[in-house]
Amino acid sequence: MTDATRPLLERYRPLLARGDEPFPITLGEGGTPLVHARRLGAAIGVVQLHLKFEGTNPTGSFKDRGMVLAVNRAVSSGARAVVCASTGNTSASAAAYAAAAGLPCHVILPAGKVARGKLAQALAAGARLVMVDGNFDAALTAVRRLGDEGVAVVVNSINPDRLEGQQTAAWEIVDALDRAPDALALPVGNAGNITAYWRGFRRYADAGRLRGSALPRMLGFQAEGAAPIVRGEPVDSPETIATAIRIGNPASWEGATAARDESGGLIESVTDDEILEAQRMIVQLEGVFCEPASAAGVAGVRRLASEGRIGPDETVVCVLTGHGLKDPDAVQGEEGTLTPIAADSGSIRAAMEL
Ligand code: AN7
Repeated sequence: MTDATRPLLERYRPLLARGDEPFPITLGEGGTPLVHARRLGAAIGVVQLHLKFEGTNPTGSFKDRGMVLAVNRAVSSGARAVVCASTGNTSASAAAYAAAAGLPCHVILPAGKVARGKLAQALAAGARLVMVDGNFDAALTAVRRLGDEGVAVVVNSINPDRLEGQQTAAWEIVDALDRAPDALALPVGNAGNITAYWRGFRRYADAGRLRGSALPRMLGFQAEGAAPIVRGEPVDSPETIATAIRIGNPASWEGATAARDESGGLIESVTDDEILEAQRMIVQLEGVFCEPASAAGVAGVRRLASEGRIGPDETVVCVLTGHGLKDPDAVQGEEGTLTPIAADSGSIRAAMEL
């Protein structure tokens, strides 16, 4: 099961496939690194802190795990096109897999706030983009209707194949650690991923593949300005620098609260400042560059550890859902001297303050 050189859907075929259905489309998704974050762990007081870096997927986010299954099945079912609403990563993934399948891809985007890298990916792959005057929730409502009208196959996570495929990340973590972690932390937007991870851990336990069969606490984190589950009601105008999770009425709300409650976990919010600080710490202490939304899990674990709500000896996995290159505009670093100076070592040493 752990041979990462085989295509993801083949590796986990016994748990995913219906009979001998073919999975001809693959871009090399899954098999992402689980990095033992020693320096970051020391900084926040969790020695066994691991980062599941989903940014190494073919389109740079975890979405590829479910998109590969959704698009393979769309092809098998004779689909003429696929459609999705997206804060960015779903559209980048859908566009790539649709291109590989030779299917048209239509993308409905909320006005304004989609990160530059994600937009570039969808455009480059030839997706047809429609921007709507409204947020992600309005775009998803429209997409549901387009699906009902038979215009195209919907590849948002309301398509069950998406969450089926996303379970593979939980399976890879168990395969790598040879057990489940004590806690799994991740950002929550439309709430599909937390639902899929929990389903994945339980499914592995049921299949007898989880040694000791202890399940992790699920720790979900929303951005403070887009925290409907934490508040207990939809948010009309969600706002956060972490545009990937700028979602006010998650489709998998019940899946997320079930994951939280059944696992003895929690769903809390973190501020934009905490998110950006965590993003910086992850890359400056570990060299792993993730997008802002992806840092929400680390921001949350950092806070829980500081409050003694995560013990220093617990094994914690934080899922870094997307690559930092997706959203270059969100980076706030020391730029150094970017106004050209004379190219002699004296001038350069002066600029380096050496
Ligand atoms: C980097 O692409 O909803 O809670 O339309 O891109 O499963 O929604 C993206 C979500 C976390 C939240 N991290 O996951 C979309 C979209 C990143 C993301 C989430 C998203 P869910």
